[in-house]
Parts: sequence; structure tokens; C-alpha cells
Amino acid sequence: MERALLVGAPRKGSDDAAQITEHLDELARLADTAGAEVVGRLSQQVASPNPATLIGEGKVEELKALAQETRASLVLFDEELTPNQGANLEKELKLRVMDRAELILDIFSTRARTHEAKLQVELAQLEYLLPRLARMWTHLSRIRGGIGLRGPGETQLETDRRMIRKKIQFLREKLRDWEKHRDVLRAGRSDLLDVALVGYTNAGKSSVLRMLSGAHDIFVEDRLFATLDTLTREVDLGEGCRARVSDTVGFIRKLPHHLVASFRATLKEVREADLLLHVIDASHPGWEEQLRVVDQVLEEIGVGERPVVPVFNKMDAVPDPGAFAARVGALYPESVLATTVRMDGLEALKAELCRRERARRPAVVVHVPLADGARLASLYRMGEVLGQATAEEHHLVTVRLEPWQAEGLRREGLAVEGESATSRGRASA
Ligand SMILES: Nc1nc2c(ncn2[C@@H]2O[C@H](COP(=O)(O)OP(=O)(O)OP(=O)(O)O)[C@@H](O)[C@H]2O)c(=O)[nH]1
Ligand SMILES: [Mg+2]
Repeated sequence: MERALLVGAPRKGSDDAAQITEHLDELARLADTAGAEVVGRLSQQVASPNPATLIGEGKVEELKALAQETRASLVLFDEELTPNQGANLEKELKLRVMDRAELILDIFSTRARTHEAKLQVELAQLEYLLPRLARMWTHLSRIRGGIGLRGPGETQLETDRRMIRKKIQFLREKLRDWEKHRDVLRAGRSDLLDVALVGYTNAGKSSVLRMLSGAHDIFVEDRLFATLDTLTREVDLGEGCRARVSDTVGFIRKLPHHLVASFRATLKEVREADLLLHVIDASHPGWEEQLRVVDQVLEEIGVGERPVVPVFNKMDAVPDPGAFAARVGALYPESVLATTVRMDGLEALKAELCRRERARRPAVVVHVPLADGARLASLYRMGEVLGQATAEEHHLVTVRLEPWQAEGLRREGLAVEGESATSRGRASA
């Protein structure tokens, strides 16, 4: 087992500096997830980052001593290291040095199960590597006395880079094919409300899907990034309401942007969802920061404007649940409080989803000729019938329909009263 030393080097006076303990706690969880044992911590608030080693020279010496003392085999930085800094630190410390991004990529690579997830992680890793090879080479050529030197090292490096670029190209194409394949599958699905679970890693997204669907085979674990692949379940919300709910990969502070980009296919369910359920670990002292991080990633993948229902989970572990409820109730009136381990909040969540689902299927009144029994029956299959009356030559059927369904009936010559045609911004027929 690797013995890891954690290093935090936030900018002096920054928000990160104020939360150094929490951030190193999280790095410790990442280390644990990656299978390393944490043997020590060290931090320094840097006024101006040292371009060679990020932290100051004296701090490097301190780190060296601590590494010897604790018999560390690995040093993990919470901050991003330039390839130069990484290489210099490794040379100084004679230990493997990784930054947070690399550690996260490492975890993803060991946790990826499906073919698709593996391809996505490999792509992210190669993209992380490529500029590093390049910058390391610049660094090497400077040591050897300038540009224009064509040693065997450079040839080798060029070959490596070409191979990596080729592989990146290949993986991108493969993933595009996958995405197309998924699109085909998606196109064949029934037209249900599509809900995507999003949230910080370990907030309880999979637990919420488990609670909603009653499916106990859904993987839940007290580890970061337990879920990497998208899993979709159809959920019965009661009262004739149904929705399709997808669980997917969690987010984290400083998520490597290569990773976000290469998880395009997996995050497609999020990008195509009608509604997002943002699961928040209410018992986590840093939940507000986590919420902001998730909002940022949502922005980054282009769904910053999507309707969101916040779900404050793990309410059982909140020290003062009354005060907490009052506070988030005022901030997020449409939020739901939940404890998935006790199934608390299930009814409220189902009711909220059902309300949203109904809002997209407004009630309309369809005039069906009395003689047209087949049409009447088909309406009952099409949507949720709320009432039926008879007037002169027609049945007046009040039914919840999607706007396109009402439109279709109108085109077939039936009278349809109601707001359906305009509810999605289309002009009324
Ligand atoms: N105390 C408490 N723990 C919970 C609750 N809901 C989930 N957990 C625990 O939180 C941990 C993470 O739950 P998951 O459902 O796997 O979380 P996730 O958001 O899917 O996590 P990743 O897939 O790793 O991003 C597990 O150990 C759960 O048992 C809750 O209501 N209360
Ligand atoms: Mg999960």
C-alpha cells in the first residue's frame, strides 16, 4: 500500500486558504479511495507560487524531512502542478508526486467498469499527459543548452506524441459512435419526463434513485465516485405519474476539465434531461461550497438554465435539522428534505416530480363525436383522463396531454380546447 503525504498550498488570503483543512480532508478521502494510506499532512499559504516547486524552498526541505520520518512513498498535492513543478519535486524528494487532477484520473481509471467509461477515462488521461510530455521536453531541452538540438530524446518524444495524438483521435471517434448509438436508443424511448440526478460525489444520488425506484441492486457506497456510468430507471410516482430517472457520475471541486469533456457521452442524460434533481449532502459542513461547485460544472456542460429541484439528503445526520430546514426552506422554497436511509422525503419528492410532470401535460378538453367509441378509447390510452361529460353530439373529455398530442388531435379535425398549443411557446393553431 502506498503511504501518502498530503500537501496543500493555497494562495494566501484566498477562499481555498480559509478552507485548507476541509480540502485536505477531501484529498485524504480521495487518497483512501485510490487505495493509499495517509501518513502525514503539510500546508503552506503561498503569497506567490514558486514556478519551480510551487511551495517555497524551505517548505520543500520540510516536506523531505517529513517524508523520511513518515516513510512516505507518495506525495499528493491539492493544487494543480505544472509538469515542471511535478518533475522538479520528484527529483528533489525522490518520490512519486501527483496532483489532485492526476489522482482523480487515477481513481476513475480503476473504477471504470463499462467499455464506454473506460474509453472516456483513457481519453482524459491521454489528454492530461500530452501537454505534459511537451512541457517536459521544453524543460529538458533548456537544460541541454537550447533549441534546435536533435537528440534521440526528441525523436523518441515526437514518436510518443504522434502515437498519443493518434490514440486520442481514435478514442474520440469511438466515443462519438457510442453517442450516436445512444441517441438511437433514446429516440426509441417513450415520451416520459426525463429526470437526471446530479450532485457532489457521495451526496447520495444513487441512494435517491434506489429510494425512488425501490431497486436494491443499485450500487451505493461510502466512497467517492462509486458511480461512473449512467443508470436509468423508470419510476412510478403514483397517481398515474411516471418519470425516467437517471443516475450518473458525481462532481467534485477542481474536477479535471479533460474529464468533464471526455465524459460527454455519459453526461448526455444530464444534458437532455427535462429536470435536474440536485442531491446535496446536508450533513456535510461544506455543503454550500459543494452546491456551488456542482452549479459551476452544470454551467460548464451547458445546463445552467435547466429547472432544478434541490434535494437535501442525509437530514438524519444534520445536527440541528429544525434550523437547517428553516434556512434552506427560505433559500430554496421548492426543495425537498430527505433521509434516503429511512425513506424520509420519498412522498414529498414523488409529489414534486409528479407536479412537474403534470405541468408539461396540461389538461385540455377534447370533443369526441358520440359515435366514435374507438377514439374515446384511444384517448384513455393516450393520457390521464380527468373527467368526461356529454353535450349534444359530443363527449367532452378532460385529459392531460402533451402539447404535441393535442396538436395531433387538432390536425385530425377534433376540437381541442385548452392552453396546450401555446404552453411550449408555440403559436396556437
Ligand atoms: N446518514 C445518511 N447517509 C446516507 C444517506 N443517503 C446516503 N447515505 C450514504 O452516503 C454514501 C454515499 O451514497 P451514494 O448513494 O453512493 O452517493 P452518490 O451520490 O451516488 O455517490 P457517488 O456515486 O460516489 O458520486 C453511502 O454510504 C450511503 O449509505 C442518508 O440519508 N443518511
Ligand atoms: Mg452513485
